Parts: sequence; structure tokens; C-alpha cells
Amino acid sequence: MKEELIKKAYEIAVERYAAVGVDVEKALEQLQKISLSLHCWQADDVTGFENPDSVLSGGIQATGNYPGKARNIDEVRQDILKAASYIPGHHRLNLHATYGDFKGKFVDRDEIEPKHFESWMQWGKEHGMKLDFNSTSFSHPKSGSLSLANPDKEIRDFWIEHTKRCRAIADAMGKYQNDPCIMNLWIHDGSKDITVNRLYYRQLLKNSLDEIFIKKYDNEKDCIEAKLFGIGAESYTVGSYDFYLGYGVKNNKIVTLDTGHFHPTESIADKISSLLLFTSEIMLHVSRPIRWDSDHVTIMNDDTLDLAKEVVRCNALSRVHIGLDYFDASINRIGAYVIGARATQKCLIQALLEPLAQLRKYEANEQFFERLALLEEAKSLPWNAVWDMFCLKNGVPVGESFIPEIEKYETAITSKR
Ligand code: RNT
Ligand code: ZN
Repeated sequence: MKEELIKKAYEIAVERYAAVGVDVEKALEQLQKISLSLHCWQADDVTGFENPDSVLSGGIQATGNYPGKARNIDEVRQDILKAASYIPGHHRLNLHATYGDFKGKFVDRDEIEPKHFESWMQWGKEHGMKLDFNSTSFSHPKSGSLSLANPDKEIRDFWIEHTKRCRAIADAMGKYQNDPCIMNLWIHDGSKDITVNRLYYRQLLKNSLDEIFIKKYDNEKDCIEAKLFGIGAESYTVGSYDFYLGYGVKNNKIVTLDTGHFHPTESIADKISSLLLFTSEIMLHVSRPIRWDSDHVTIMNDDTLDLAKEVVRCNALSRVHIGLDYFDASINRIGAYVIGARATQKCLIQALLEPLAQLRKYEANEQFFERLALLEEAKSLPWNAVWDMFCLKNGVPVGESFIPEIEKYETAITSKR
């Protein structure tokens, strides 16, 4: 698209928004400051580098076999940089514990150390990407259906040790990058069929967490991710939302809300304002569940828009960490990153451009027709001209022009893998 046209459309948008009391430049400045945490696992269908033949377990699934999946650390890095070059702004990278630089050696989960992630830290610094981290309880011979909640003390201790090490690694990352590393804990623990010991496993998980969190760190922030169910664990999930909400509030931990981890009609957006009153921060895993936690590529749909609007309406951008979490193996994986990240940003810019002051005035005056009318009109205000300007300013392709670029990369690189 011609630069001149983008600028012209932007100028018109600035005026249009000014008429409803919105400062477009301020919205752009705010969007510029939002770093998404890009999940490393879209690049290789959650395989990691611990064992190239590992089979994904833990009730999650990457379906599809589109060619070009990254096969090693260099390819993951190359693909992530490529994807990031089409996403405006500065972003973070979210690593799983199985993505260490193990240099061809088998390092078990209870043996990982900061040194295995040193090259990531250097790489991150070199490319202006701060790191976040996740413990990995799935895809391992000791995963089974129970890890931190396993009645077998030996297995439980193995995962406790793993998770403790993950916190130490996250702290090292946070220190290195001079910015806290967000350390997320999600475990798949649950059961396929009815259990008559719901309390027992939850008690075990609580005890494991208490032990894991004994040590205090200054450079990492702990998050606990709840889930409704997993494939093969349909009847019971130890780490349910109630469980982690209670644990998080009581122990001052951040609760991770994955948009695929609730009942299909439950509003995740509605949880933001409640959580903010009882926990210091929130971690989001922005995904797109289709009928189940299918981890489809995030798009600009009502769910994502509502979520972004709630964060902005609560004035909570500094307290909410926004990560992506999906893994689609059926389309170009670099394209998947770009679509999901840009869609999230498109939702955020619309949220930032909302004529909130006027809407709140109407609401305070009980002018409900006016409130609804402006909410409706706001949907078709020219936010896309502001988004195009954001892309232009950040030197990334405007509009659909990233499509042929990703096609070129596919022809030259990923199709040859
Ligand atoms: C699984 C959780 C978890 C994972 C990643 C790979 O349902 O959403 O966050 O997707 O850790
Ligand atoms: Zn998640």
C-alpha cells in the first residue's frame, strides 16, 4: 500500500476519533509499549530439543502435518525471528523447559540448569527479545496421568525437582535481561474416568506447590495455569480454576488464564476485573478453542476483543501479561505466529481506541440507549487506519502484504526441510 494513502487515512482517523474524545496518538504510544510473549512451541508442534522423537502427551495435541516444521534450535530461532519481523513492536519469547540448548546430550528434566539456557539468553539479548519460561511435565516417561499430584513420592519428587529448577532458570533469565521472567506452571494431572479421590490429589498438588515455592526469587514471577480438562483426562483435572484461584490468592501467585481452558460459553474477559482485585497480576494465554481446547490460531474474534477491552477498561495493561498459546500444525507455522500476534494487537488497538470517557459518562447518567449506540458505532470507527499506521511506523508490512513474504520464506527455507 502506498505510504501516502496510509498517512491520509490515518489523518482522517485522527479527526474522526477526536470527535468522540479519543486521542489516537496516545493509543499508538500505549500499543507500542505492549510486548506479547510469543510462544516458541508453534514453530515445532511442541516437540522441543530434549528428544527429537518425543511424542506429545499430557492431553494436548498439535494436529496436521504441514511441511516445514522446525527441527532444531537453529531452525526454531530462525523461524521466530522471521515471524517477529512481520509483527510490529518489541516482543518477548516464551520458552518451555524442553527447549534448552542441550547440545545433543540427553539432559533429564530433573537435571536442567541455567547453563542449558545461556545461549537463549544471549540470543534474546542480541535480538531484543526478553524471555519467559515454562516448566514441562508432559511428553516424558514419568508424565503418566499424574506428575506433581502423583501418590508415588518418587515421581512426585522428580517433578518437584524439575519445577524448582525451572524457577531457578527463570530467575537467571530475569536477572540476565534485567526484567522479571514470567515462569508459568501448567501440569496435565487428571483422570480419564471418575475418581473417588478428588481431594487427595489436590492435597498432593498443594503440598508439592508449597515445596516448590519455598525459595523466594527476585527476578522471576510465578504463574499457575488452570484447566478444565485434557484429552484422556476428561473427568477430572487436579489443577482446576477453583484450585489455582484459591492457591494464587492465598499465596500471592499469578493465575494464568488460557482462553481455551474453560467451558465454551464462559467469558474469560469477565474474569479480569475480579482477579485484579485479589491477585497482583494476571498472565494470559491467548488461544482459540474450537469446541475444545484445540489451540487454533488466535484471530480477531469477539472473545479476543472482549478480553483486550476488559484489560484496557480496567486500566491494567501494566498488570496483565499477554502471551500467545496455540499450536496449529496444519498451516504454515510462521504464518500462524504472524496471524495470531497481529490479531491480538488489532484487538488491543481497538480496545485502546474505545471512546471510554464518553461511554462511561452515558452510563453514569443512565443514558443506556446512548451507551449502546456509541458502542455499536465505535465498532466501525476507522481503527484499521490507525493499525496500518502502527505497522508503517514499525517498519513491518502493512495489511496483507506479509502473505507473499511468508510464501517466499516457505519456498526458500521451510519447504526444503
Ligand atoms: C495446555 C496449556 C499449556 C500448553 C503449553 C505448551 O493446555 O495451555 O499452556 O499449551 O504449555
Ligand atoms: Zn496455556
